[in-house]
Amino acid sequence: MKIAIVCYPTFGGSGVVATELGLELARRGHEIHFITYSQPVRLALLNPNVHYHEVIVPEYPLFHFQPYELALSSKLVDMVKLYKIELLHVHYAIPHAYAGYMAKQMLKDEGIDIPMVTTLHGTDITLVGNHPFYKPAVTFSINKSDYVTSVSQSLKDDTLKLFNIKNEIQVIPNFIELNKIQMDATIPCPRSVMANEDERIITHISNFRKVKRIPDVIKIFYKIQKEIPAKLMMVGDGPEKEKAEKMCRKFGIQDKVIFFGNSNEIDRILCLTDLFLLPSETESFGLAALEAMACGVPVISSNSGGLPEVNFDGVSGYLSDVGEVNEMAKNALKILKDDNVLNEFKRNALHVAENFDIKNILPLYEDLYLKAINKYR
Ligand code: GMT
Repeated sequence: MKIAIVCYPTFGGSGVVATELGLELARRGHEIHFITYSQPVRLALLNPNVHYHEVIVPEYPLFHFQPYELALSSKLVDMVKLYKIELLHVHYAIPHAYAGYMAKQMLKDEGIDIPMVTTLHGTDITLVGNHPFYKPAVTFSINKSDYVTSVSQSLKDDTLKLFNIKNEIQVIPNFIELNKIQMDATIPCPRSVMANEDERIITHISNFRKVKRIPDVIKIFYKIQKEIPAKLMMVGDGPEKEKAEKMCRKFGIQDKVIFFGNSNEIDRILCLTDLFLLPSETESFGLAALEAMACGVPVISSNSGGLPEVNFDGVSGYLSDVGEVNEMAKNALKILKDDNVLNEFKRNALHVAENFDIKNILPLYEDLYLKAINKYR
C-alpha cells in the first residue's frame, strides 16, 4: 500500500507513534510518505520505502499567523498525485484531520477519491480540541474522516462524551517494538555513570507541560530520597522545566537530580532506571510509561485517562489519584526498598508491556487500511 502519514515531527507521543508505525509499515514493504513541517525526530530515512516531504509555509508580511493547514493540504494534494498515494493517515486531529479533509475534497474535484484515517491521540480531544474556538472544526473533521481510531478506550469515551460524533471509533492502542528494545538491552548499561552502587535510579520523561504535573514528580522524589539513597533523571524539555530546576534548589536536592533535556537515547536512559514516575493530570495512554515498562521498569502513575489500561495496579507498578504525592511516594518506596520486590515488579512490567508489542498492534492498522482502500475501489 502507498500511505501518507501526517504527524507532528516533535518529541510528543503522537509523533513518535506515527513515526514508528510508518517505519514498521515500510519494513513490511509498504511505501510510506511522511508529510510534515520538519523531519520527525525518530525518523530514520535509510529505507527505500520511506519518504519525507517537508511542508514549507512561505512568510508574507500580511500574515500574522502562517496558514499551515493550507500549505499542508496543498502538499498532500501534490504528493498524492505525484506518488499515487492510496490513503491518508493523519495523527492528532488538530489541524491534521481538517487539512486532510480539505486535501481529500480538492483531490475529489480532480477525480481522485482516497480514504482518510484519523487517529486521536489525547490532548487534541481532552485539552485543546475541546476548546470552543476549535470544537466545531474538530467535530466536523472527525465526522468527515473515513475511519477514526483512538489510542485507548478512555480516549474513545472522552471523545464521545465531549463531541457530537456520528462516526465509529476503533480503539487501537499504542505499541512498542520489543525486538528492538531487547536487542538494545544487549548493549552494556553502565549504571555507575549516573549513580553510586547503593542508589536507586528514578526517571521521568515528558514534554514538561503543565498536564504532566512536574512539581509532583519533584515532590515524590523528595520524599523518596529522604528514605533511601536515590537519583532522579529528568528527561525532556518544556515550559515547566525551569520551575522544576528551581524547586530542586529550594528543596536542596539539586545534586541528586539530573536534567537531560530532549534525548534520542530513551532506551539507554531506561536501561539504567529502577522506577518511572508519571503523575499526569490526564494521559490518554501514556506512551512514556509503556516504553519504560518495555525496558522492565515499573511505573508509579496517576490513575487518570488511559493509564489504567497500560499500568496495572500492584502488578507493573501502582496507580493513585491525581496529586496524591504522599501515596505515590509510599508506593514507590514499597517497590524500591526491597530487591526481591523490585525484581518482581520489573518482570511484571515487561510482561504487561508484551501485550502492546508492535507485532500484535500493527496488523490492526494494516487491516483498517485495506478495508478503507477497498471501500474506495
Ligand atoms: O504527552 C503529550 O503531551 C504529547 C501528546 C502528543 O501530542 O502526542 O501525547 C498524547 O499522545 C500520546 C501518544 O498517543 C499518548 O501516549 C499521551 O498519553 C497523550 N498525552 C496526553 O493525553 C496528555
